[in-house]
Amino acid sequence: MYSGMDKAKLKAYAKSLGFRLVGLANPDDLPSLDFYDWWLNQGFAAEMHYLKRQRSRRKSLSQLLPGIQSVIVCALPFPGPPPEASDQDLPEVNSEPNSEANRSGIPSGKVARYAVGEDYHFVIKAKLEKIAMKLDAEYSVPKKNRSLAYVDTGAIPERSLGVLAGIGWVGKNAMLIHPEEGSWLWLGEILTTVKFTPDIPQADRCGTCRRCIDTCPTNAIQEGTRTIDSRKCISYLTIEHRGEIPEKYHRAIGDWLLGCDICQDVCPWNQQSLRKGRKKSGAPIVEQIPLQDLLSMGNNEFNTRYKKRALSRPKLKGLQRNAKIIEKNQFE
Ligand code: B12
Ligand code: SF4
Ligand code: SF4
Repeated sequence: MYSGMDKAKLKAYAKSLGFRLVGLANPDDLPSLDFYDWWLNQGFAAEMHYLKRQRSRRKSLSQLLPGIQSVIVCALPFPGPPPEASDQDLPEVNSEPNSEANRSGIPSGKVARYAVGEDYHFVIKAKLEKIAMKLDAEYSVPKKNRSLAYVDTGAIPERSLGVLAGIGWVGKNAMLIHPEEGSWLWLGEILTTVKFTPDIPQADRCGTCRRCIDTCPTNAIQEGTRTIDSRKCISYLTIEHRGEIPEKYHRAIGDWLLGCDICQDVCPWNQQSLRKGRKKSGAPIVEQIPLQDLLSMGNNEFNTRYKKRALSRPKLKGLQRNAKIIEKNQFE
């Protein structure tokens, strides 16, 4: 077999496309579904029923790609502020309502860092497909075995694969964290029948720290398990939950319009990343959207402005629901 693209070349190619971290995992090393089952049985998936439906497909990646030998895990950093922005301060802890929303004098809601800019699903998928095509061409992979690209939506345990590929460790806040890049990373994978030597997992560096656990405003982080209860998580409530958000969480939502970054903002490894991996790019930005703009917007305008953005996930209806909660919080 032609083996022109060895592991080093593969990684160099992925990095040339913008991926900051690239690692190789052996799919056979994935842990059993026992923990996943426990998580589902606790009700921690809330109303994300697709996670239950995916269960049997999550059993083995060979169901997605027969003959699978390796998974290439790629991590892309959330974009930093535009070059002209002078405010590259360390991110603040935003557990208090109104913390940033009124800085401009216009009541606004915050969009979590992962959703700023063009929808990452499209951006990452296009890059992964380029790598997959190149790999298949170099190794003359038959069409029926062609490599598959995934980001976020597949029945793929992305964080576990990230651990196995040496990208980082799973922190107490459930995020995959790299010692120099922090956790401000999207993950994407290529499943392939080409065999590569797996990388070595990173050590757990949370130590005795518990900042994320203590700062989460809804106590969603499940101590001792490295996971969260989605039913309490502001990210779930503002993005995935359909219908009214239970009133007991309104105050904690503060001014989060979409998603939540609190358990990442307080993590010392993200502060550290600003001195190391993100030294040049600075902290990824939290976008502010004026509440009145959203509340007076119709579906046509919404689609024109936001259809290609990850922030369109809860649709206009969901964002308006969230905006009303923020408005109430700002006047209380
Ligand atoms: C469902 C989902 C959510 C749900 C539930 C989150 C959760 N913690 O489970 C909600 C809507 C709440 C959510 C929120 C967010 N999400 Co989300 N989400 C997912 C999704 C689609 C599935 C996650 C899942 O399966 N959860 C079930 C639990 C049980 O699995 P798990 O979290 O993967 O945990 C496993 C590992 O921790 C592993 N593990 C732990 N220790 C060890 C040790 C070893 C040795 C091994 C092998 C494994 C291992 O075991 C667990 C069981 O499998 C993934 C994409 C994907 N397909 O994986 C994105 C994903 C996890 N989300 C992501 C992001 C960015 C977010 C947010 C930051 C967005 C935001 N700012 O609002 C928040 C963060 C909230 C948080 N603290 O987790 C990124 C995370 C990137 C990273 N650096 O970790 C992912 C990977 C999407 C992507 N492609 O980039 N998300
Ligand atoms: S994203 Fe926010 S609500 Fe969810 S676990 Fe982290 S701090 Fe808690
Ligand atoms: S805040 Fe502390 S405990 Fe939480 S993930 Fe970061 S290092 Fe680990």
